[in-house]
Amino acid sequence: MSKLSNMNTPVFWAEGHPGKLDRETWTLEVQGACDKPQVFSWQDLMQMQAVEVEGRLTSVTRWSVFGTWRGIPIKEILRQVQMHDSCRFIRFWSVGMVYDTSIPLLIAQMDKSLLAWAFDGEELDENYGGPLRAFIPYLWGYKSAKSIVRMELMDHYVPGFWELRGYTDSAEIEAGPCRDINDGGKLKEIPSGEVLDFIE
Ligand SMILES: Nc1nc2c(c(=O)[nH]1)N[C@H]1C(S)=C(S)[C@@H](COP(=O)(O)O)O[C@H]1N2
Ligand SMILES: [Mo]
Repeated sequence: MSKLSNMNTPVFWAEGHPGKLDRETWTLEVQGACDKPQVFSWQDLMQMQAVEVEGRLTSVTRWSVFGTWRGIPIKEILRQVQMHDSCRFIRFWSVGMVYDTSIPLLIAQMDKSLLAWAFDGEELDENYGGPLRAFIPYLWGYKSAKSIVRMELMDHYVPGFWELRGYTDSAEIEAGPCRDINDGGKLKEIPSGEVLDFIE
């Protein structure tokens, strides 16, 4: 049992749970507006400089979980593939290629936007988006696509799985009551924007 599951963090797989996923043979394809499109193997990713950031995953369904996320800054991947100036949005695809979502480049380049594989020192399992997920604490959780297999550098925006079903394209976090997963799901108030803390 992981810390995320011990805290009863909801497990969302709108397209259906993918089942067991193999870390060692995982690949991430990065393509689109860049000079050096590339397929990163798990070993390639593990050789890159990882960082740890403290942050919250905050769902539009009004819960938020805080912890230390470990992974590779997305901006580092963009540097490696030699992004073109025309790139404006980054599109993530989850395993199975049914779930996708896109975020503005400027958000993808922020310090805490990661391709993450661990939470509080534990590798993410399939429930929580292992082997590798987007972690975008600045926007509603539906932008943090789980178990990602492809990243596309785009010169235009395309609405993704949830955006086509009514969630906003911008996914700006809005103030209001929210369940604090780290505190047993207690209802607290969040401010708008990146959720750093609750308003007590
Ligand atoms: N592939 C995939 N990624 C996804 C989702 C999903 O249904 N499928 N749900 C999103 C939503 S709405 C949220 S809030 C978070 C939840 O992450 P968790 O299931 O790890 O708690 O994952 C996001 N990434
Ligand atoms: Mo969500």
